[in-house]
Amino acid sequence: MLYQNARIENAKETQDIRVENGCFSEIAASLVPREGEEVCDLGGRLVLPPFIEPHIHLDATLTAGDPVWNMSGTLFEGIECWAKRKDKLNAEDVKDRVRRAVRLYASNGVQYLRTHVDVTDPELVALRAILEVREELRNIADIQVVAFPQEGILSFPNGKGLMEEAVRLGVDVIGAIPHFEFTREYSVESLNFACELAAKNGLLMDVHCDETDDDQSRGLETLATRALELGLKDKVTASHTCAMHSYSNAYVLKLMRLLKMSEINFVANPLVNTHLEGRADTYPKRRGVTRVKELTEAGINVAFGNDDLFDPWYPMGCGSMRDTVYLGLHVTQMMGYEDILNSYRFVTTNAAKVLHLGEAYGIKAGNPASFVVMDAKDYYEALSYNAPVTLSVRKGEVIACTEPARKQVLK
Ligand code: 17E
Ligand code: FE2
Repeated sequence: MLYQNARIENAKETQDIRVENGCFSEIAASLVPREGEEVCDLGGRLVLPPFIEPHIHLDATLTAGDPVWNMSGTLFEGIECWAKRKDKLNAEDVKDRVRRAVRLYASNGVQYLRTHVDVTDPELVALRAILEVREELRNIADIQVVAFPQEGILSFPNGKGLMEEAVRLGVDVIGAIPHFEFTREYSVESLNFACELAAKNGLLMDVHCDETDDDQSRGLETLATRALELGLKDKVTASHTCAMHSYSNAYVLKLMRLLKMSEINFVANPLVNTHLEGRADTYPKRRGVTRVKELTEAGINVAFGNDDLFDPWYPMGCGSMRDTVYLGLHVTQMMGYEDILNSYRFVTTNAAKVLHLGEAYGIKAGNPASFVVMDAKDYYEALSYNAPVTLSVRKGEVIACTEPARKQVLK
């Protein structure tokens, strides 16, 4: 198969892409079609590596309002609403919602997801169901599973035991939630426990870290220190880190050295944290999004996630990575020309580092032929005009396509 006139990652010149046996075999200007080879002219459209959702809660997806709506819009009421929904979980309910959500993502060019799954459930109903359904969905997406202790590791009965059981069941990533633990001591102990569990089992880590406007929430320094000392380094991701929005500049100045040394990754969730944070403020209201611009300028890897798709924490979402990038650039004031042009990296290459996808991710000869085509000439235009993903190709196979809408002004 030969894809002609692809504008790979905003390149000035177009190239042709040859796909054989599910892999990229040649990428060059003007490849000559072979006898009998199928040809698809991309007409100079933008071609990117597949989109990645680095932070989502698939166990809770598509449950907003069931059984109750989150009226205050706080993280904590979201956790209460979810605790009520958790009582009604069964395997088929979880699988049905995950299938629908992952198919929505697939329609928008997302081929990789990292999902947090709440393991503060003595039966681990959602975890067992998601580990099963991810096998069924392998032809459209790779799904990494995080053992996420929503109600705490130290602050929930048998929290440590449930984390260990989740490891036995086959999770890929260890989570934690230090800002939700009852005390600062529990918070530190939960991180020590989680980091050691990850190190012992050779797993990645992704912590819901300081998702609060409380500038005294300091889970991040503990996490980065353990990442450094245990040699976990870039296997570790700090998600949310909203408190960093509220830290004093003097403290951040000191913290940055450790963050750089630790090599940990960050995931910001701009849609959800602008919605959930600042709820105890009158005016001015904080936005609660971590310091993406400063982290990026310091050479630290940051990705953007959606966090939610129509669940107790966030009542919207359509399974696309576009809106989180769009809002993320606004709220972090990263709206320079190059910032906008390259912002696809927050949900592609940067997110690939979070997931540790390694060399097999990306558009180059020898790699699995996975890519998306957008109806735009570059990502600036794609983002600005909300261009659709017209093709999503996975290991050489087209798994989703969209016809761009034809709009006409009649006068
Ligand atoms: N749970 C949590 O602690 N924080 C969030 N943002 C979501 C779930 C979505
Ligand atoms: Fe989250």
